[in-house]
Amino acid sequence: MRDRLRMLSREGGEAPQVPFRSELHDERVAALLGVALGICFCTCFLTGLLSHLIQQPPGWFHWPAHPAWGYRVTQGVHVATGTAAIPLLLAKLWVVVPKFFEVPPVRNVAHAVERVSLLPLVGGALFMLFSGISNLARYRPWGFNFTVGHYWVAWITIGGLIIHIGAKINVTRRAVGSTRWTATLGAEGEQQARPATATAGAVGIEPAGRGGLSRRGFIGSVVAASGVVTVTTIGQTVRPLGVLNVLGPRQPDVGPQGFPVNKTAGGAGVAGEITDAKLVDYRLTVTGKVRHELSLSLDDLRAMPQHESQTAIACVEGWSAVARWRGIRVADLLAMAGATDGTTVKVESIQTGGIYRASILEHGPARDAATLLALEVNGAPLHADHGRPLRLIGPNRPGVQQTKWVHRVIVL
Ligand SMILES: Nc1nc2c(c(=O)[nH]1)N[C@H]1C(S)=C(S)[C@@H](COP(=O)(O)O)O[C@H]1N2
Ligand SMILES: [Mo]
Repeated sequence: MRDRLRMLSREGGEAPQVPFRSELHDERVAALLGVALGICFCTCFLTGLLSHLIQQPPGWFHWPAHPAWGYRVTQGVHVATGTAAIPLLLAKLWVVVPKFFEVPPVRNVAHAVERVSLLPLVGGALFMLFSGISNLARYRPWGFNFTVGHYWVAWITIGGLIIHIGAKINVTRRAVGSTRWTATLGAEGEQQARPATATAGAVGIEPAGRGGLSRRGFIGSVVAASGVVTVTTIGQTVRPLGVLNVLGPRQPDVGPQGFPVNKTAGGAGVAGEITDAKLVDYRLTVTGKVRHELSLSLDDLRAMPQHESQTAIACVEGWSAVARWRGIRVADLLAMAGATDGTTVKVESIQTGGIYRASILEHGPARDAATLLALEVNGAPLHADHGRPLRLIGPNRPGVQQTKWVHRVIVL
């Protein structure tokens, strides 16, 4: 036992004094879980950063309209890797718990820095994963803006992760590269010599110490748990896995007109503005840097050339659904208004409040043939909750930018 604990803290310190009896508190188990977590976290961070850049683009950043599936895939990967990381993180924390009781707690400056960096790393990681899951379950008991909190804590967490990787890279290399488990098998040193059983390549022959789970069995279970939570949520965006989607809050084919609704007309406070009676007076206006301002009724819009596109709504919350849209091209509207080349366009909703009441179309996407102001979806006029009478739908855009209940286009 003492040997095992000494192994776990063998970067030079004393063995911890609190007895942790399970052989799973093992340096190599910790290292393997660490590598898996590192891959999940870095992928999740990069895809999250991309999503942030798309939604709040700095001047140098331009997100194209193609490939049409781009955002759907990157955001699906973001939510999937975040979900997969949860069992890995909990297991890793449990495995390394003896390290938190190490004596002395601090050995030197480098060690102190490494230990202090655990606070943003562990705290940040727990915050990121649980706020993310809670947000996509639409349970938001906190008092801060999710997007802002999730974004800034991501940087703090990644900072902690970089320091942690720097501090642990050698230990991890050694532990992962070795074919043996680091800590000795068995209880209290009684089974020091057990040559064949500790070979990583030999599957299934490792005995479980004290009748508990073996290290290999433990890693297998954690990876399986991680796989199960991922497979049972990813069906909200990967159609063939839809039947397995028991944990994901959305089914891609359930909702009015065959796909989910994010914000309903009632929830957005526009239900009273899009009744049949009100729509008689509906006008889509095109203003701003144009040669001719336009004011078009629904009949005017229906008289324009109609185009179709198969485009996905890809929500930041990790669900996505493809639908068949029909309506007018934004490009046609801009040409009709005589908008100068190189301009950016703002598309505004009837909705008066809310952060998603308007969205920006940069020059390229605004002129893309698949960027539509849709009047119909899946063969029928838009349902009130899908943006009746007119909504923006463009390829490779986050759901938040597919503005519903559109009534004004401003050329900037
Ligand atoms: N005006 C307006 N448009 C909006 C929203 C909104 O809150 N207000 N929500 C957006 C979000 S987050 C998504 S995912 C899509 C979902 O479209 P759907 O409800 O038709 O599926 O609409 C987008 N368009
Ligand atoms: Mo969304």
